[in-house]
Amino acid sequence: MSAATVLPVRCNLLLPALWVAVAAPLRAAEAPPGMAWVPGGEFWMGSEEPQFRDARPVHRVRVGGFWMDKTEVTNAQFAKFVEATRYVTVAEKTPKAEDFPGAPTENLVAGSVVFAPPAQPVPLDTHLRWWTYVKGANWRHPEGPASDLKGRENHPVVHVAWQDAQAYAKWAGKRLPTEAEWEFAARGGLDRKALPWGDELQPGGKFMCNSFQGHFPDKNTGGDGFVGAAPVGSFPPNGYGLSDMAGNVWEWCADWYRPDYYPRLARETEVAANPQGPADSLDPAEPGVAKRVMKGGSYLCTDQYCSRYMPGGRGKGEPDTGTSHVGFRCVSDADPQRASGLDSKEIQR
Ligand SMILES: [Ca+2]
Ligand SMILES: [Cu+2]
Repeated sequence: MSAATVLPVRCNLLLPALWVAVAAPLRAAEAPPGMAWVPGGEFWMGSEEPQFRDARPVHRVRVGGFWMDKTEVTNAQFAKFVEATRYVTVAEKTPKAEDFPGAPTENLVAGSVVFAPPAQPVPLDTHLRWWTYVKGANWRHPEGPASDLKGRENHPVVHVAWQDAQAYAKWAGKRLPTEAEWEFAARGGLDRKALPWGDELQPGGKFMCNSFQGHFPDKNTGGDGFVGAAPVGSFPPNGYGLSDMAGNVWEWCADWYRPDYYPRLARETEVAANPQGPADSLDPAEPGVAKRVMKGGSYLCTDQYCSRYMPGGRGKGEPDTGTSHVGFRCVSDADPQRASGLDSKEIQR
């Protein structure tokens, strides 16, 4: 057998190994500002947490490597985008009558949904008890026209709709993460742990994320140092160098939301390769209202009501609605050809 017949085979075998060996230092040197490399790989996605009925079954998923913003997009970063593009967010625009047939004209005012805690304990039967639509609330005025961003430049931008987040990502030359990428990244290299750092919410009594302490929703003691959102990176980063992958603010993902998506993937594939979410949305709680996935929970998460700060937890929201605890961060492909580690035929919708 000649060297010529052997070599191509050997090269094919060696190349991936070599690539891995040289890629790590190269990537570290070339890290885009503010981003961390998430190496990709296989993991168990989802959660057996009894209250997360839409996060079952835990199923096998593979994602390629990608860069991810180390923090949520801040007010200062979003301001740069708006300055450069004159972009106007959904919350700053007056809703059109044709989009809300039957709504009285006086209700068609620009604004957004703000957390407004009641003064005393309330039944946790409907979130309408602590959320209220505030005229003039938007990313520049998080609590309404009288509020501003002074001293909050480094806080995550909020009141951004999914389409606002998309517009920012496009401008930044990035994209929103898929739900699978987001969850892989949040787990920080750990296997099936409840939280990005392990299984305990407060290891050794230490606060590891910005969530809610006290009595929900009326009494927020801010035991972790923050009653509302915290400046990004206020808590230790996870194993991939990513901050606030639990708590602080919810983060939009690219995927449509359906509660039956995980069972379908588990049924159809042994290992779901780079899943992009279902082709359409269904929320049985609100049929007819298409929703996108959000992940990571927020400063309002507490085991008294919603503990979806866990990486396996799933959130959902109407793409044209932001609130005072929803933001986002972006990802980008290092080299779309190689970084994915997947054949294009493997990538499925
Ligand atoms: Ca807090
Ligand atoms: Cu929550």
